[in-house]
Amino acid sequence: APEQGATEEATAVAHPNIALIKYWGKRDEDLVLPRVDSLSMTLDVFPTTTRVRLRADAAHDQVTLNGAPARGEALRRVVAFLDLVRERAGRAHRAVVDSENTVPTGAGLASSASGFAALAVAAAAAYGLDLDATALSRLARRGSGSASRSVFGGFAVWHAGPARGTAQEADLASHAEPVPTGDLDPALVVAVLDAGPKEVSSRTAMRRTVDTSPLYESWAASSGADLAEMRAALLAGDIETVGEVAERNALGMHATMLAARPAVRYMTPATLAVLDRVLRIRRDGVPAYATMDAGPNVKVLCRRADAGQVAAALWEAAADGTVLVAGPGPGARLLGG
Ligand code: 2P0
Repeated sequence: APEQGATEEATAVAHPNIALIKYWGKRDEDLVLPRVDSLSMTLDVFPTTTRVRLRADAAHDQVTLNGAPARGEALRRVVAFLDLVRERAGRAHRAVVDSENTVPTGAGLASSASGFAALAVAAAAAYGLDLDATALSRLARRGSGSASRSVFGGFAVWHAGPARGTAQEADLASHAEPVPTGDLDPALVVAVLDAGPKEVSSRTAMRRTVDTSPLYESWAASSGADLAEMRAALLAGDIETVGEVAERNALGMHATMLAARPAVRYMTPATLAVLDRVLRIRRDGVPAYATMDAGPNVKVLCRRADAGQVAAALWEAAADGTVLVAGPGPGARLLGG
């Protein structure tokens, strides 16, 4: 029988986000506390839709991702997340989780961001937790760091929280919030060069980078200045500065990985061909700036008015990849019923 205050079933949708100031490196693996603040744009493409149904009679959680039963690490992470929600809600019910993800999983296109943002919103509602967006962001963070940002639409900053203090203080402070922008009509043109799963997970790669890369500390230190400059440029509607800072922050992050031992290299010849093309687009007078995540794909920030032209140029450079244009998208939300 349903317990009081619990919905028993809920469905939520969330979109991926692309960081312009990157999250790379944790200072607490268990709480998923990052080393640096990060800033992203939530997209209007590749939604994840997740339904959570409580099952009073079930001994285990049952998790289905795109129609196939989740196993191994993917299952373990969802169950650990549900355990956290159950602990908060004071309920022991297992759940049936069905998630439909339209983004290529594991391809450095932030499938864990939309996935855990949707799961946080759906699971909180199904288990009867009444959480505001800040609390949902904090909760989503525990599933995957970047998911904290997908709780919000448009541009969002995820605060690392204080480096000192108790774990509880850090947990409370580390959530995303919307970032005010001025007159900006941005697009992210995504060149999908390889939609297959990556060889090194971002979780493993960032741990190795923090532990072994002699470049890591200097990138992390410079990231704070990048963020301040980015926020000012967003407010001013200055897409050139937004793009310049995003591109250097991303290239710096990849430099930290290249210097890790052993090196982590997500960039491929196809990635470099697209980066060359972005330089040419800029030389032709169109403001366009690249960012890359834990995969070979390139996302190019430009004005929406230039997105068609940028996409056409990237099509030529992307060989047998595909190109799509994304705009700012909505935050995670419950679907009605
Ligand atoms: C980001 N990335 O800011 C960075 C840039 C990839 C490169 O967030 O371990 O899947 O689950 O917290 O969020 C990918 O890392 O890592 C990521 P976990 P997550 O978007």
